[in-house]
Amino acid sequence: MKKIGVAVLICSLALGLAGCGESEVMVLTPYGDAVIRDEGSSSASTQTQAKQTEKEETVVQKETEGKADAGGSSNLIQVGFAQVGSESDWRLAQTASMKETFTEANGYKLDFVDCNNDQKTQLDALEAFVENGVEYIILDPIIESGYEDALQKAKDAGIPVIVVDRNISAPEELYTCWVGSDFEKEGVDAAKWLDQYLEANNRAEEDINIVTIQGTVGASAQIGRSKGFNSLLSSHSNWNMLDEQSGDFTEDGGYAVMTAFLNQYEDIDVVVCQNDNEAYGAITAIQEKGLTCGPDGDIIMISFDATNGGFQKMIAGEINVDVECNPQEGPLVAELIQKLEAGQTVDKIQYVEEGVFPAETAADIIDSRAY
Ligand code: GZL
Repeated sequence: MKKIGVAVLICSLALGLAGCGESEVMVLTPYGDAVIRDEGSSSASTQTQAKQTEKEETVVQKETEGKADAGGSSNLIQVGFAQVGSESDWRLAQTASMKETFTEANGYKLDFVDCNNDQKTQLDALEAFVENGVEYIILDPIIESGYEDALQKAKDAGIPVIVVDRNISAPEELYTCWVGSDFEKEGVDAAKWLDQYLEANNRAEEDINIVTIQGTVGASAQIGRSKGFNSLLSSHSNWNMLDEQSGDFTEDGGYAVMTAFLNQYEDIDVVVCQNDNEAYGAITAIQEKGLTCGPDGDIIMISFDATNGGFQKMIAGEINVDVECNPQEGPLVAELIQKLEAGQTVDKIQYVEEGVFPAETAADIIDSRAY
């Protein structure tokens, strides 16, 4: 793997900041917020902070030695990113986070491949990255299985692989680390919200009929959200999971599955959509049936991702709650690459921070959201 001489700029960056005292440094949190940390103290005044398995903040601003050459690319860190596709608002926000981070101005040359939700395309992209000799591979695996051979080839070529967002079921030694969400916790949080919502609306003893529109089957987001939500079914004997079908994380999929559910089941009380785009489609299907959903509707609508579109649907009164799945992973991944460039070790698992947003909070929060 080509090594690039790099200068790690810390103090001059911090000292260059207006108002930065000598002992202060600027820290880039994984959400891309710039914060000031007083080296004399251990705390940092920060607006957002990613929850990591190990609280580390690194002040690293990479600059290549001297000026980039005429070609520009030889002094840049070559990064290949094999992205799932462009199937959802969430995906577009995650892609934007990566493209805004891995720019030439930040010292990177990004080779981005939209794999169109097709694993063969993604495996071909990984093979091409190895053949082209990138220095780092970022992989968001469409499903958890089927990547061992591709990862082995990258390892044999000495190319670190950082897995983002969805998990991968491959031997841990084949990839450097994983950055993403705790999907099972997202599912549990959704079920916990439903429990307290029914309690607050005097429906805790009522028979509750639930249907789930799953994401892409085999994707860790689908596996985790299903496992997490369904783990609370056994403690609620009055909750009946009528059916679970995949909407593939798309609006069309959500519409088709919800239409089929409405034709098959007389009395649906709750729909769990495993992302916002499925919820958009499910809402259309519900309204076409002459029914309503949301806080004052016939059907309780639970969604995941908490994108801007999801917030707008909460404000419109069509979604009851949106469980966040944070796509702002670019800065955290860049921080990890910078640590690896500096010869540091990184934790195997790095969780991003996420919340649960009930509809009644949406109007106050939407303008502060990054995506
Ligand atoms: C979750 C991500 C999922 C989103 C969907 O981390 O993999 O894929 O929830 C997207 O919107 O399609």
